[in-house]
Amino acid sequence: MTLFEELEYRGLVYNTTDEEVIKRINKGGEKFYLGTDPTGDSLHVGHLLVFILAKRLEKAGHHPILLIGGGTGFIGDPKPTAERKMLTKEQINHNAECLYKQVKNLFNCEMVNNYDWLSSLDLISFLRDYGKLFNVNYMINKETVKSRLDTGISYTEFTYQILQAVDFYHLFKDKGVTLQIGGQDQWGNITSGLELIRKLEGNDVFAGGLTCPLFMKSDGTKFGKSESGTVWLDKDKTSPYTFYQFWLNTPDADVIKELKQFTFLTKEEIEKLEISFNEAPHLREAQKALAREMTVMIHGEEAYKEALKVSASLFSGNIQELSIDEIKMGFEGVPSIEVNEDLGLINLLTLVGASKSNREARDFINGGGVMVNGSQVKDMNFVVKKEDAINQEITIIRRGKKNYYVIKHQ
Ligand code: 629
Repeated sequence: MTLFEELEYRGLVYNTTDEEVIKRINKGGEKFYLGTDPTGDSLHVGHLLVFILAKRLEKAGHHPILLIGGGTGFIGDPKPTAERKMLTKEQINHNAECLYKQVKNLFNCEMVNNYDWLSSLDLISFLRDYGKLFNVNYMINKETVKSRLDTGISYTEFTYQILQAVDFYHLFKDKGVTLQIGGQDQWGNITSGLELIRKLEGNDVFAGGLTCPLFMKSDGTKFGKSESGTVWLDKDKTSPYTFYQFWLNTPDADVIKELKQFTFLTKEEIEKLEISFNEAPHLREAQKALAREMTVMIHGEEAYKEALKVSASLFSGNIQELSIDEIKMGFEGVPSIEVNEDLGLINLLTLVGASKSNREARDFINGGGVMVNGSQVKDMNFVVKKEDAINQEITIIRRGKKNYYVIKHQ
């Protein structure tokens, strides 16, 4: 298999700008870039695919450059639905710094920030040197703009594609970057860059674009959300346990596709998992492998082992064997309340939403279905005390087999 065929097998190719891109990808030695704007202080799993594509290109002998959009972040890439909320300078700088560290850590590649050249571009030069080369008709026909013509788009967001084009041109001239990759939503911005490079450098130079699919779940719902919200790559925003669980819960219909797209398991390894998946789907070997590969990739081997341990303890109900940090991890996103006094269990069950009324709470206790920190409670007058709490910080209440609630003692 050529590299390009491998990328296609993996489901990592959505589109290429021309045949030459394929030839060059197969040959190796190209400098390419991908950009990300500092709209948040962490990447999330929805960003991941294009980074995986970058990693594959790098492994095959291409040279990646990661661009943080410290300049474009001030403008905002038009979303199909509505105008973006403008971030403050402080937010942008903070986010850019966080993303810089995170990406450096995860992918350890050469990095640039487009604030370095975009911020010194004065208005008159911008309009004369670049604006003049873009026909408004051409710009309006970009999907990102077209989809906003009814609801409206600001002049600011309309201009975004020129800024991303300037980046490509700048990196082409300055660093010899010939290829830009991105999700399929970046097609318009990437081709604007090619347009600019051709206008300024002529048709004989090579520059190209490669996009990968935007990840969608087979049931049409948005990928990258768990019950507790967006799945971030930052362990302080989404714990390794929640991250692990997110991949473990991949529906059968998506799991083989995701193994190909996201992991570095070989074709043979994936085929083996596919056989086990077809023969014994209830064992969830494919999901387990996906969750393992992804958790190790983003959080490392130790965090993966911890996520496994937390999963097993929660599954069996033996939370006694977990440390306070592991408990916090395991109960991220679970309904919780803060209390500043010791309260009766019946009262607490209702307060935290485990029962609809105190009467129902009594029935639950009577039926033997209520556990406090792993032990069954049958005493109606049981008081949940701070001094008995785990680390004197939290009490875990379980109702029935799977419903957990967290009491945080102040
Ligand atoms: C300047 C800015 C450039 C090149 C790219 C950019 C950022 C780009 C963008 N990307 C998305 C983002 O930042 O908005 N205009 O959130 C996001 N990207 C990863 C994938 C994407 C894309 O970071 O390309 O498709 C999502 O998976 O939406 O010179």
